[in-house]
Amino acid sequence: MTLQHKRQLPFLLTSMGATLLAVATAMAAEPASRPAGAPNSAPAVDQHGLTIKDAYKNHFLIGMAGDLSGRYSDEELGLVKEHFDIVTPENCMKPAPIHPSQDAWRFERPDALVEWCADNNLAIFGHTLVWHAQTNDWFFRDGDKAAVTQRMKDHIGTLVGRYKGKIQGWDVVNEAINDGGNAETAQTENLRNSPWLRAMGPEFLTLAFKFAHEADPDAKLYYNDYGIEAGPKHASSMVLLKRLLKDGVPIHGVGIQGHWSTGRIPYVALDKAISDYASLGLEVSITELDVTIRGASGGQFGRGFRGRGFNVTPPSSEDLKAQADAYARLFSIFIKHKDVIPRVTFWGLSDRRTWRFGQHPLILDSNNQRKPAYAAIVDAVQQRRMD
Ligand code: 9MR
Repeated sequence: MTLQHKRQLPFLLTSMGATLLAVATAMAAEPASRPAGAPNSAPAVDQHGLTIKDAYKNHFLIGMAGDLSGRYSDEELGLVKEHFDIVTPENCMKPAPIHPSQDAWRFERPDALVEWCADNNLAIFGHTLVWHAQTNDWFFRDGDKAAVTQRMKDHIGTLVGRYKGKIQGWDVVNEAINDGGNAETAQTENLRNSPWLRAMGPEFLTLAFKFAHEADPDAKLYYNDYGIEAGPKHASSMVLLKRLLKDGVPIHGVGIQGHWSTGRIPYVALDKAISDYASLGLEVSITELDVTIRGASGGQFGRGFRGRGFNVTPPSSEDLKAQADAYARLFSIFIKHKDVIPRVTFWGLSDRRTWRFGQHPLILDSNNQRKPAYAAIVDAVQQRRMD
């Protein structure tokens, strides 16, 4: 998946939010006997068995992403409480929404999320402090290295300081490594040519972690990225992390995002990558898990959308089965590494509440019903106990 594709879909989705709502309402209005968008032949799934968070309570936390609670229905909020332990704010704590200009902060939605999670006994993992996307230009405008560093320090100090003790940890730096790569770049950090790199050099990572640690010494601090489990990008991530650790940077974990597609998951590399990071003394979380159905694109806008309205292609029962098998295989890897994995977070709530809408990537369907993938993940841990 190219970065451009990864960015296009969400923005188009945002601009079509009203239409999505209309579709969602129409879906919700259909009879409950067969979930809207589900095929007639979909395998039956027990909707009342053990929940995923209970099944994994001795292994790791199960998380979801969303900007709770304002635009979620009571039914959806009930699902969050029923199935998940921990919430990642999907957008509302990112630099652009929360700190649109130097003197303006927008704390209403993040404060509401923190309050709702506290009231409902859900933990929170913060996302994200330093990123090349969703970050307004004021951070960099007319600033030399010292000025940009001070802006970063103020941003991180204010945000992390405000929620000190209320947020378990932070994705401090997000997606700093270039996509692709080759044998040559694999020997290097291969850092993305971002405004942070241009203004501050490679030290921008060092300082971001330092500022976050100063603001909340108890927070778990993560480097978070996609595609770092395999190939030259994995090698570059190891070069980068070794440098940070050698320099005494307060970094505690690596976030493997996990935006995958059924049939294209690098299982063997993933297994090894978790061991590689653990060998550096770091914990590993799966921070943004979603697995699109077989044949769906890697997150691009297009497939499943037709003309001016939405015409989402329903998954076949074979698609759902293949997705379930993929999720089960992934969770068997996570179970194997449970000693170094504190958390597995899904990026969204349901196939209706996902940036990959139309590609059926999550474990609850667009009608909030458990999918075969849900049952397969619960089975994976129960099977393990019987072995
Ligand atoms: O899911 C998020 C979507 O709503 C936003 O529009 C988008 C903006 O780039 O960011 C999405 O979340 C991204 C996350 O913050 C970082 N990793 C990739 C995620 C999917 O694009």
